[in-house]
Amino acid sequence: LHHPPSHCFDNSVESIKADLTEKLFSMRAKFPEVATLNDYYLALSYVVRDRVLHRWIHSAHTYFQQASRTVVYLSAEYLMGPQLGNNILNLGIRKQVEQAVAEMGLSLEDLLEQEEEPGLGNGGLGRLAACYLDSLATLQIPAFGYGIRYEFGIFDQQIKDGWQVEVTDRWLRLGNPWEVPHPERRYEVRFGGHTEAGYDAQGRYRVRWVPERSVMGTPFDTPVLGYGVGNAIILRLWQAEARESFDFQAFNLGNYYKAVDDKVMSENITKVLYPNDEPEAGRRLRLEQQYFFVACSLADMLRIFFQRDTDLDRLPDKFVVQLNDTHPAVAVAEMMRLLIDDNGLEWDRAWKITTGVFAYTNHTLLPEALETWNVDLFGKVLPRHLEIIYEINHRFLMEVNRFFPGDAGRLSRMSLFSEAGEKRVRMANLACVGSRAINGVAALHTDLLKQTVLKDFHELWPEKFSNKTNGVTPRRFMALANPGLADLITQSIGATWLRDMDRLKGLEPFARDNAFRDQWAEVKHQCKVRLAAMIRKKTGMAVDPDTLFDIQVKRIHEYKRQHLNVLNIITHYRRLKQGLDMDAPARTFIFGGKAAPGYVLAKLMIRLITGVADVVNHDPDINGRIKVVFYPDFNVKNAQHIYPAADLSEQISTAGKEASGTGNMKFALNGALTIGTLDGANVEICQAVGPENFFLFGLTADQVAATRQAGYRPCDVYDGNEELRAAMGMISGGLFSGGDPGMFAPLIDSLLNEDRFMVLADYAAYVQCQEQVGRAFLKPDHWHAMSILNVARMGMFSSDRSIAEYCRDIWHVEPVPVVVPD
Ligand code: DL6
Repeated sequence: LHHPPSHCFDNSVESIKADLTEKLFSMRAKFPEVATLNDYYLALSYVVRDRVLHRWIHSAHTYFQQASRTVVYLSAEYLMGPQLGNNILNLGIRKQVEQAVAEMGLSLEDLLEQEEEPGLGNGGLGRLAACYLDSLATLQIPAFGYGIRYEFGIFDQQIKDGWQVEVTDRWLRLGNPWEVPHPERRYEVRFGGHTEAGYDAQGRYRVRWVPERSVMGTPFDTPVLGYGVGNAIILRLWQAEARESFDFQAFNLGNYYKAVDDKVMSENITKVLYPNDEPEAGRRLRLEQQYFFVACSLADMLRIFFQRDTDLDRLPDKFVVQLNDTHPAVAVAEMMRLLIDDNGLEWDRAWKITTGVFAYTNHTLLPEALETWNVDLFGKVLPRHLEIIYEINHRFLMEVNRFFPGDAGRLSRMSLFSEAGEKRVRMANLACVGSRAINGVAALHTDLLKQTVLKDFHELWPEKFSNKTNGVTPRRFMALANPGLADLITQSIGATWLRDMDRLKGLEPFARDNAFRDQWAEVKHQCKVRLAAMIRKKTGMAVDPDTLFDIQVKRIHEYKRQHLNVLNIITHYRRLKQGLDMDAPARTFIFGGKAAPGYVLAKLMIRLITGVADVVNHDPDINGRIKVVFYPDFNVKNAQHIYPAADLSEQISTAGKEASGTGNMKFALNGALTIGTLDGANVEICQAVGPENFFLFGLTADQVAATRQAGYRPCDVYDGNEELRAAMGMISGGLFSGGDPGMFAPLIDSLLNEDRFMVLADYAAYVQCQEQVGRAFLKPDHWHAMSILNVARMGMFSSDRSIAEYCRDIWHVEPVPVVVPD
């Protein structure tokens, strides 16, 4: 074995300056006088990247030598956020870099602002994957993240005339210094065609897939550094490319356009991330995307396996593959195909290996978000896989029948195919059958999975189920996003908390310390000043950092109930107009989040927020006692400014609908108090911080179900509550739509007629709880003490804890420390 370079990087200020100038020449072909801020951003990124790659090379070498069990994380989405600041933090060179760029007449903050983030995910699920990579590296676990290199990630959101407008995200426009392409390591991925069955030379029955077309998958590697360790891991994203640039046969026949068409068709596969919550659009391409990245990733995993081993029975000893939701669930069929068709294994042996390798995380209980595929479409794209899934189903249902003889209802519920209406493949069922472990992402969510959508699977295999409550990385969401708070914590309890979040407990006694509370309050105030400046820059609006910052940022969705928040704002507004509630503290209500482009009601909710903002913000009677802001284009970069500035975190989903939530954790870790329902991880947060430090309201999941069961009639709630009627009347009367009474009619109708997410049922409790929040905010000493206790007790919501649990209970993997010469 050759050893990786053992030279060290000099991280002195002088050396960083020299490297920066050198990178400006060598990578940007610029001299300082003509270099733009973006050139400097790129040059600094290359300086940092060299140091990051140094760690990656040593990690790869160590992992290769030790060949210990490796985690493969399959996720169709990763929301990594900007890389430069995080890499500087994890390398521990922030002070030197700050000084080096300052001596060159630049500000690090300006350079960090240059970075376009790769928005390769929709929201919580993709950001969770990114937090988990951070923790895997920090906990020194050999791991690969595999996914898709979308050319266009989640759209950029603009607000025009109060409406969301989607703009394509061109994150690659100015270059991406963080990735290393490996065109020499491409894989072919096949699609369509048909299968042929026959017997091989040994007389064994074999099936051959004769595909119709194929594309190539090229990997782009982004290193992910651990914090305070030498370890780095790789996020490997696949990009689709045509096999050849041109179909030469078509070209020779003079059909130039057909040749170009084929190239475009191939490259389309990784062109765009599909927003979730969308109706059927683009289904075929989405299935192709899923299979494409799964096929490349499993082929790559087997390549790595075969470097050191030949016996496929040992695959589960060497790799565990985590399916992040059902998007990669076709991997179960692909693994069987690889083992049987490509490697000649018999079914039972292949099945034992497959079910020894996979584990599945479910992230949703919403029936409409559970993935299914039309069988005809599936068969056209993946004919061999469909056959394999039929066979898995046949054998599986025989097993079910052995355990529960003659239970036809159960067989039909557990089948990998739904037969009601058009026949469809159920991906969650496939993931369950093919995995040796199944988990939910918060205690309540896991319980509800066992009682509802996966009840039958839990009854069959209770031992497969466990809960793994989500977590978030304190590196990005505390140290990087809120250096003031991180420094204050470190001064008080030492620096170890960033790798061992249980240490935050040490802050508890400080909640009673007046001087400390003042410092705490000052840090929060500075964060609010900074956010106010960002709001001014983005929206032109002035907001007062001395007001209560009440923030709801997340995807816009009916179940997340931004409209419940709005109904309270309108109620509060009306009371102030009537001269009531005049002793309530002034509040700035801040919203942010994207609506899926095809989700009409969600887009209308944004329009309602901006409509209310227009009226309230300009009403002279209100005189700044309420301000409403819609912060456009909520993404990881903006989030890092927003979480630290919140006094109040809005976590108000209908109980039983939010699987976990992770924004709830990011807010609380930055000292915001939560107003929330007993939903998702709120339940555990409330328990951890103490209900006396949490503003709890609303129906529980059980009550939601019981209320529905009892024949919930939202119009009865409406009829019985004068303030609610008034607030809804102001909306439907056109006050917030420039006099147009029809604009919000669909929203009002859906609330009055069905109210699927029980907004009206929780309205009164929410308004009352918000009054309580207002009174508490008027006692700053007590408020800040609660804030300190929240942070002190949030240690368990570190993604390090979640990953440690996955390692212990599901993956059975051990840390592999990496020594890097420094
Ligand atoms: O587990 C990460 C995240 C949870 O925190 C959210 O509660 C949940 O809504 C989200 N789920 C999805 C599911 N998408 N699909 N399919 O994004 O996962």
